[in-house]
Amino acid sequence: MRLSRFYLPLLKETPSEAQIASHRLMLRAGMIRQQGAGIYAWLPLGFLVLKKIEQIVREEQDRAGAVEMLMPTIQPADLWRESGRYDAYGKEMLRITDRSDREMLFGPTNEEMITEIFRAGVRSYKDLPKMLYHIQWKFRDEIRPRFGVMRGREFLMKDTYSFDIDEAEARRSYNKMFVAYLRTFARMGLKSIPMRADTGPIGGDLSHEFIVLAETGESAVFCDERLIDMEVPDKETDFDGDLQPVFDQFTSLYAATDEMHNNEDFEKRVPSENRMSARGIEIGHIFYFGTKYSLPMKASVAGADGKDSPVHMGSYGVGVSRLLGAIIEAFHDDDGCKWPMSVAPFHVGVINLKSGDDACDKACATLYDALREAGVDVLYDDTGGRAGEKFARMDLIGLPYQVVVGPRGLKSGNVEIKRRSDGEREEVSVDSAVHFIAERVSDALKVE
Ligand code: 5CA
Repeated sequence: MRLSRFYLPLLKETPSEAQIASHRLMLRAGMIRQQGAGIYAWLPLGFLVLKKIEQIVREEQDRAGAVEMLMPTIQPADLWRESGRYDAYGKEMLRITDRSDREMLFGPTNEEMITEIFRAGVRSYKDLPKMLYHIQWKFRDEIRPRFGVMRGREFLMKDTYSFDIDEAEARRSYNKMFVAYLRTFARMGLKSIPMRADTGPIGGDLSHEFIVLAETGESAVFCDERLIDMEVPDKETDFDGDLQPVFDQFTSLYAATDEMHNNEDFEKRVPSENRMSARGIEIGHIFYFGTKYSLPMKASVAGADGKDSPVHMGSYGVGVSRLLGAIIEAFHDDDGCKWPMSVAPFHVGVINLKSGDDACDKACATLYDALREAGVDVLYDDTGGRAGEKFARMDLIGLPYQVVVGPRGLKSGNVEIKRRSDGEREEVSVDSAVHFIAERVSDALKVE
């Protein structure tokens, strides 16, 4: 992409309403623009990251055996009357009436709708287990939308629903999502910690929140710090095999959110030097709730004995749009974002220090084409303007590598390559620059 064609409306001033770094940077770097309280337009740069995050989430759901579909954002109220949640959900639900006075709502989650879809198509235990997911916009009329996309009113969520014949089988589905989540967040460079959590309006009695530690996080959490560096299962993991050992390993050490915290237990189970009380961001939340929806909504299957019984269900959410904020909180400095390669809007930025200079223009155009040819996502700053302005802009948007092309370097046939994560610079010849970058990009994108 040529910057002259792109739409990158940067803010000069630090927006005063933004209280945390990720919100400030997303506004300053022209990633989002607010359209109402907790409602944002995704500008091109932010949208590129959102799509990369979404794709990683999708790949790991597919790997775990879940099947993608798409449900609408607007739902009929009657569906929610069946489960009894229409009145219980309260003011967080955005209620709408259509022109025929039918009551509708903008979906805050999809347990009811997926249960309706499942019961219409599945009759026998032989069709189980099933895991279905979609990635769709949700609306929750939060009392206090804040921190930009972290707590929005409209936000993008991946939600998966599992259907099993009994509790033991449902736990196998739960474990699949547990492992898929560890892998999903690790691929974005995040160290997520599964913590025992409250189930709130979703219900059920088994639930984990996936938390990334961050000072600006909204949740107070308590955990054994040895969980932070625990090894995440690799891509050879057999999702049809027994994942209970992984679940046991991660849950053997103490980790709980505020609502589930028990200090006596904490002090008994965690040596004092490993005790951590910190703040964190909830990027995912998984629930097992048995027959809470299948029973009232009559989603049953015939067992081997011919008798009907309600299916056992779980639901599993990832905050796709919230992840942008969480990743920036984890990777930034005073100058801007430092995107991990896997979610970076572009892998590399090419900076032309002297647009209009024949040698610079030619070298940049050649690099730009060759990098794209090599499968690298490139943003080419082909605009006029001062060098300082270009460097600051590139640091702000935080692409993993910058290739700086200027008349002085070109005289000796060189360009400078800067790595954004640690500022390391290296002079390389124009001829080897493409290989240098392509190799590092493909190494960083390898899925383990
Ligand atoms: N039905 C269940 C699982 S699919 C559910 O809705 N779970 S949830 O309420 O915990 O939401 C799932 C994830 O969505 C959360 O872990 C969080 O990462 C994200 N999320 C929830 N509310 C918001 C919000 N207001 N803004 C941004 N992300 C949110």
